[in-house]
Amino acid sequence: MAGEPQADCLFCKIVAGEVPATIVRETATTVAFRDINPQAPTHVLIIPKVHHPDAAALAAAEPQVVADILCEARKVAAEDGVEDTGYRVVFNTGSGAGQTVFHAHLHVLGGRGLQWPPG
Ligand code: DGP
Repeated sequence: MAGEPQADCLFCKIVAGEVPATIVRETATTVAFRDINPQAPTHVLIIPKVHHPDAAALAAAEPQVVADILCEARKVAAEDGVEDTGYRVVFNTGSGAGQTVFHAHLHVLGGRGLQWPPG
């Protein structure tokens, strides 16, 4: 059922505490943790506690949680000291865009110069 935890989902397991992660923030609806393969000095993933495969599915089902994630991104950036220098937020959506984990997640990247357009 949409939103329910999926037994084979890595990020559902992080939400459940079954897979360890360096958690930096948690709210009633979200968890933020450091990416295992950081692409910048700040590289944090913010995920909904509910399971939806990507940002589009999450937005269709639970738009308030998308807003919660974006509000958390600002707090992560502020706590990591990158709010003033600039940071990037990215929802890779679909394998063609580089998505590899199919539980919606927002990347928060900062702490170095970021090029545009991204690769
Ligand atoms: P994406 O390619 O947009 O689906 O991003 C998935 C990210 O998840 C990728 O940057 C690496 C990260 N990742 C994968 N496995 C783990 C894990 O076990 N722990 C943590 N903290 N991050 C992970």
